[in-house]
Amino acid sequence: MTKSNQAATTVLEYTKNAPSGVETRIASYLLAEYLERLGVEIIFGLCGHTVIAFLDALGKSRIRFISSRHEQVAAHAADGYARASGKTGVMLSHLGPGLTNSATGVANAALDSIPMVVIAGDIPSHYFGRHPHQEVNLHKDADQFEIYRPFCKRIYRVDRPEDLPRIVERAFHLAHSGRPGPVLVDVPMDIFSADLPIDAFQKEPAQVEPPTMDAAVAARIVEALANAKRPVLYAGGGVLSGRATAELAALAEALDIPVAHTLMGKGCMHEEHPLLLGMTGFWGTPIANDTCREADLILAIGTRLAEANSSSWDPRFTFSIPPTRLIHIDIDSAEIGRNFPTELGVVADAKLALGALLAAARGVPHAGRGDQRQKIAGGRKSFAANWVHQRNSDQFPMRPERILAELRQAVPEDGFIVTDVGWNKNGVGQQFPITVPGTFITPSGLATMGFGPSAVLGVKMAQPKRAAVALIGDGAFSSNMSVVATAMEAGLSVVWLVMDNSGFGTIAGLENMHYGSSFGCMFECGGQPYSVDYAAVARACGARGIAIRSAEELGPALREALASDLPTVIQVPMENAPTPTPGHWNINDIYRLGS
Ligand SMILES: Cc1ncc(C[n+]2csc(CCOP(=O)(O)OP(=O)(O)O)c2C)c(N)n1
Repeated sequence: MTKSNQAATTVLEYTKNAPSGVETRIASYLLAEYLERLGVEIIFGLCGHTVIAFLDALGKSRIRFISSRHEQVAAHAADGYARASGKTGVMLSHLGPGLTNSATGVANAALDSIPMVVIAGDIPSHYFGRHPHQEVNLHKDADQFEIYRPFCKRIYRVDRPEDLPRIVERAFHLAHSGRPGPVLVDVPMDIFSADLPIDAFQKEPAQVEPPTMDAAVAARIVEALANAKRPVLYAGGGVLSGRATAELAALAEALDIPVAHTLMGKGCMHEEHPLLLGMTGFWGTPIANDTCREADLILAIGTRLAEANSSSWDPRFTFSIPPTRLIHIDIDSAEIGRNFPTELGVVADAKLALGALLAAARGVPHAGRGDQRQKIAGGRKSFAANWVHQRNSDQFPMRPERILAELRQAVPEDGFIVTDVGWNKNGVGQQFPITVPGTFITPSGLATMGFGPSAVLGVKMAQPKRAAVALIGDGAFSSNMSVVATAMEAGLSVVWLVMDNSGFGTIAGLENMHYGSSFGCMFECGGQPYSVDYAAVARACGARGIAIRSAEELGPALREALASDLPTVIQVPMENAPTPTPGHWNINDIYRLGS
């Protein structure tokens, strides 16, 4: 039976008349239909006995179910899908071990403010208190949903079938409104199979107009920016998720103010823009750090002013507030004033706030900016000069800079670069030109190793016509190689470019720097360096696997991979060279060498 035929018979098979005369249907089928109505196109997940009633409903719906081999993969894929589509990611998980496996991926989404709804099966509600199979109950009966409390915007357990429609509506509302984030809907399995009136799922999430900035506040901020001698606009991920990059650039141009950004703010302005400073912080750029540190006024938008981007808030490196004055716009009032004294905080949506500032700035004269554009150009050029020769280096194992250069040349400007943690994330944030907003996708807040190989699946699902490359370390790729099988099953022609330094290179480098050894960080077998043939692993899954043998092979291999209908793993042996660190990270002051 085809999927559409199945859908047509659904109503006949599952509708019955309850004794009261109210027409009812099994909750799972109503839920699947409701999710269709909300515009859910894809659910990522993994099966278990608690969710098969809902899986049957999904199988008979228009929603596509992407079955992964590990729940963390599903959660990261849902996260990647949300980032690349602008929609709420949805994942389905079994109880107990399924939900704990998903936790890392959901927490990663939470720390990066990504909207997600997690639907989880739970034990039958009539077994609460009896400690049934796979229940988490060591402190409280039926306690699994509490595991998600520290990182979800809201955790719901559905205790009565009639609560399910209301809770699912609330979950979608909360996930995307205000500061986005994941919401858990924990469903005892009997509730998936309970009867509900056929019109039970009526209420849909309200359209919400986010807070804007009023004209008087905008005029006050514009006046401060216009009069400042050395102002900086500092953009975070909120500018990108708020689709506010055009307003940011226009404001910068109107008042001739340079723009620095966080890791997640990368792509907020075209790489060639003369006012773009680059990324701040430990892995940032000297010109961004110096200009921010010497600024007299910073307007920060959609950022937590987080540790890595702020050089551990040490005034000697990135931000010196005070004497620098700080105005901070964020959708979440809790972010304002946490780490720096703040002259003015504004709780507002980035796009609306920047739009209001732009309207207020039109025609407003501003203080002279001297030779700042030359300084920016000079600062960027002199830092980039440090790795020009590496970008052209033929050495093998390859230099990471050459890998980045080949990748930039091969991937169209609107293609997605999805990173993980390690050289890939830090190097791209610092050195890789991004010209189309939203094409750089990276795990920032939780910085989860394992994000990139999985998230790229969701990115490709969201934007099937655009290229999607996961630029990842061998540590990250080998933490869950099942992504290749999932890409095969889902028909996703993604590319994993594995920077292979036979170890957890970034941490090995850190340990080496402080302790002169990389104990516990390198891959070894019998005391010898150990490398895995990841390309062969890909081929074993039916995908393409390419082992790069010289620097010149990489460009053509990338182009072929991007043209292929099959997923491809490209394994590139790479020197374990550290990413330059123009900023500061306080951990380096903590390590002490003993005997
Ligand atoms: C799940 C998880 N475990 C551990 C870490 C700590 N960590 C940060 S970078 C890193 C090394 C990553 O190795 P690899 O993916 O090979 O990239 P490389 O550093 O070699 O570029 C580790 C283990 C982490 N961020 N996430």
